[in-house]
Amino acid sequence: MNVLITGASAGFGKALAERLTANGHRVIGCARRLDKLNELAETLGDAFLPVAMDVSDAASIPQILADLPTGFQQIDVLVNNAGLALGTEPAYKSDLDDWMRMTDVNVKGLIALTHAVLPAMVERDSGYVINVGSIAGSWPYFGGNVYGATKAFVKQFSLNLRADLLGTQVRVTNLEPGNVAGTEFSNVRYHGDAEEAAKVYDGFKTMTGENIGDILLWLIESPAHINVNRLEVMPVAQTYNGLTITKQTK
Ligand code: 8X3
Repeated sequence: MNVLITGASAGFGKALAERLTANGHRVIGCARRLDKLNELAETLGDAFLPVAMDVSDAASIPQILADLPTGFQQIDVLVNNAGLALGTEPAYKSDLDDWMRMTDVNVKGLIALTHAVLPAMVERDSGYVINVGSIAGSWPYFGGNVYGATKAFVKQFSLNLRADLLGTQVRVTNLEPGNVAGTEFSNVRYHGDAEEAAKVYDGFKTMTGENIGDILLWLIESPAHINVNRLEVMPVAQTYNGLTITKQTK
């Protein structure tokens, strides 16, 4: 199978690329940082094609896909993994540029690439779109504001895609991970403050990018007649904690 992964230079994307190539699949590894992808290509070999792509530059996507070399042109599986959280402040203290950037990548980038790839899947009556959502798309939390909203978009977009694909063999899954350490996620969210970023994982056993890579591989290799609509995964240490009430003080 040919699998296009966005955000392939690190984290879930990198872990998945390693697993797919080890299992005999070909990977079109996309990310902004071509140097990181080239490093990965050195270890993964010819089955890994590094492709510079900024999903937030929607206008560039059709040409990048048209330029894919022979053997990599057919995209059997699209893994929309590129995405980011920026900031943990409440909405009234947030940076508008952060909100716009999250929307550009998590929403507009994801739909632009899907829009470019999906018609050929329908034409072949075969294919699979996996969107990397988040628990933040279902469960509100302090500081989650626009990040959670983008992931709620990804969840509903995934479900609506499946509705449009009725009668085709094209599959769609929204994978919704909770707390995962060992990726760049938290560092990016805290704008490079490594100390604050590390606190998110302090004192409990959480999931890793490798755990998510395993789950993604399992989804991709699952029987073609089964559609996992949504898959929410958390470390055992993380769970729901109900709603909150503030007592009246004045
Ligand atoms: C990120 C997971 O737990 O920070 O998508 O919302 S969490």
